[in-house]
Amino acid sequence: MTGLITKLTQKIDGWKQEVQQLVKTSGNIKVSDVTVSQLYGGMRGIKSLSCDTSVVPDDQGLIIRNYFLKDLTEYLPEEIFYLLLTGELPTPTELTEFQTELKSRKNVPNYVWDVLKAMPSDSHPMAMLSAALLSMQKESVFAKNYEKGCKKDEYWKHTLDDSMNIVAKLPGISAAIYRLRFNKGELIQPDPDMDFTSDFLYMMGLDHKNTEIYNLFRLFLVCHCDHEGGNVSSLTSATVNSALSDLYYSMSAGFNGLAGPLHGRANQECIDWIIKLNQKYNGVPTKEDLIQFVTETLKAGKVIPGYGHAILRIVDPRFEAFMKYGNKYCADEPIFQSVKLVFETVPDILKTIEKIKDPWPNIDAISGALLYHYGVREFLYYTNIFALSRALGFASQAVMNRGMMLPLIRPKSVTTEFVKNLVANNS
Ligand code: HAX
Repeated sequence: MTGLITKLTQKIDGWKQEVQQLVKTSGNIKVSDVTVSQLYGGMRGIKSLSCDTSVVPDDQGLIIRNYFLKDLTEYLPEEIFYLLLTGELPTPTELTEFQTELKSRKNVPNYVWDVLKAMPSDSHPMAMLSAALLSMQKESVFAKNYEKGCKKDEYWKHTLDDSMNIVAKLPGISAAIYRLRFNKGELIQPDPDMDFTSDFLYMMGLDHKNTEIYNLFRLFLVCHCDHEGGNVSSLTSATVNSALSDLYYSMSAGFNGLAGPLHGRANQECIDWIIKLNQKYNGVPTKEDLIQFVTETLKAGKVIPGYGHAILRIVDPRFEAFMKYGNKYCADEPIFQSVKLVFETVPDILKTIEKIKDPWPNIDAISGALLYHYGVREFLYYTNIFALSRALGFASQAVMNRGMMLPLIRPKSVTTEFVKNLVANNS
């Protein structure tokens, strides 16, 4: 890791100085206003956090360290992790070193399997993932060094160590959850030589040599890696981390947020909804049948899963990346055909509902259909694969935040009495 540490030392010094200078010279410049509706509206649109790993303009979608997602879809998750951490794509030599480092940290302590096996057999795979990660907290290099009184400007190095350990072990943990939870047989040990994606597939028991499956999972792991700093899971992870809780605590907390149906679990909800749609109409529905089904969902007070976004106001580029893949490799799959029909039909319906700000599909509207096509039909598991990718973002953000020595995240809350008085004084 010497090369990576040297590179990050230089980068982090530069980033830290830049931010310290900005705060020193321009600390009083206003970034954002807060209205009463934002206060009660989930803080939507308030610019009050910094995050340099990625940014999501509402009219462009995910940009990772200045690269548009569409220009990153052929890369490996390891390359994306390196990019998130350092701001640069690795050279071939840097990539080899980085992969070798991750490969050397793959082995998961045996007690994790005991924890997973002790959980109720109908536990949600996200609860299993979160619990498995939390059970390893005692392994934290950061926590041990903090106890020893290490200096503040060394925090990021130990957080990097935790990041590499966790990211390297998560494929094995996630694959084990797949096998245990869905009765797939004995756990499969990692192969020390395989890359991140291949080994994950291999340990799940899938055909890792099939290039279509490999490329789908590689794409999946790239597309879900990060989505700036304010989404539920990233913000949760960063907030917990800011208390100097180590990455085991903070990533586990982030996973708990990701498990919500309005966030990462939307991929599970979406495939469930599409399967019910196809079951009801004995295959791909007609457009009229679909409109009826959508109307029934909305009338029941439910959301159309995979549609809408807190920030985006366009078709999610991550959705487009999966659509391109699906058109090439699974155009005949009925579930995929329904996903396409939903895309052609639902935005026009949602546009007629005034309160909905974004009628377009997000990533979760399509990702599950492709997994389903390739035989991963246990859709309770889909958010787990999302989490495996999002871990790259949580980890990179934690290293950066520690490197920049950002303080505890602690916004001020106010009472409704305060707001009422403010409003009265304003009018
Ligand atoms: N179907 C029906 N109603 C919807 C809707 C949808 N797809 N999207 C938004 N709305 C509703 C909201 O529920 C809200 O209604 P109420 O005021 O009655 O509560 C109203 O429209 C305004 O919502 P908004 O301002 O447009 O959107 P929010 O920023 O509040 O919420 C959500 C964004 C993503 C949570 C929302 O669009 C939604 O629930 N979508 C479906 C679930 C989903 O796909 N989630 C995944 C999002 C991407 C992600 O995080 N992936 O991990």
